[in-house]
Amino acid sequence: MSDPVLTSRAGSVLTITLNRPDKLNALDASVHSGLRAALTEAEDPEVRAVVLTGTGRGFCVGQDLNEFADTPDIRDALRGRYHPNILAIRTLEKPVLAAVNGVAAGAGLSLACACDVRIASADATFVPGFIGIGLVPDAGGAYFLERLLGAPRAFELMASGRRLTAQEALEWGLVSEVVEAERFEARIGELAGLWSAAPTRGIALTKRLFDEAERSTLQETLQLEAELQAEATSTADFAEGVAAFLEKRSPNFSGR
Ligand code: LHQ
Repeated sequence: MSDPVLTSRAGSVLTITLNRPDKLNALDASVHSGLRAALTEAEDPEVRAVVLTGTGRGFCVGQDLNEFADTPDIRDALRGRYHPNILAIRTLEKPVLAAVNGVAAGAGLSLACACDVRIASADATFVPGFIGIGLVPDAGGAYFLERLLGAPRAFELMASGRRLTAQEALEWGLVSEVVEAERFEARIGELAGLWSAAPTRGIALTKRLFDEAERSTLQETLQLEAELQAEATSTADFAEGVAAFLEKRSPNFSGR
């Protein structure tokens, strides 16, 4: 049996691929634990950008509904399997790109939304999933979608079960780019390369700042900006960025 989650490196980019194509990469216990291991590997300081994608025509269709029958307590399943991976993506100190190659449904949609940037193949579709089987969003779906779309649109999407095409997802602001299927892999490689050559510490601090800003007052945000800016100015990349500017050349960031 092939690994349910694959990892591969290209330079300082780590690609994590959910790999149950026959089930459109539905999340069973083996995918959860494989994803956990892959996100731990992503903490390697040599990794400066992470791509999350799926094999075949699915990105991820959420909970494996065959396995759900063996789940005695949904709260335990969510806390034990879903929450650690969602939180690992949010606290990972580098950019995580969701390369949405195909259908994203239910907790698979939440997983894409937990990432920092979403790029969709023109073949991708976005399926709320949950309400189709009488459930509420989970795996952070309510949190992320409310922030990405605003409450009225997030509610309409998740309570109606309406499916979005990749183009609609772009118009709604759910993804930042749609790429023709034939060019998708190359474009993801290009974007991941750009992110991995950027000032990684500055990106990590920006990620933290925006996550905090969601629930902070202006005063708290100003305070945190000052703290994180002090940290950013102590990085090698800040020194390099300023030197490159003054010397009128392109910066060569090291991620430190
Ligand atoms: C699947 C799945 C799937 C297993 C397709 N499971 N096999 C819930 C409860 C508990 C704990 C925590 O969290 C959650 C959160 C959730 O994620 S709830 C939402 C779960 N997801 C869904 O409800 C989506 C269910 N899938 C679909 O509606 C369709 O498959 C979509 C619209 C995603 C794709 O449709 P098609 O393109 O027509 O593909 P298909 O339906 O033919 O699926 C292909 C295969 O994948 C098929 O297997 P088979 O052996 O029959 O060929 C499906 O059974 C399997 N598959 N989703 N979630």
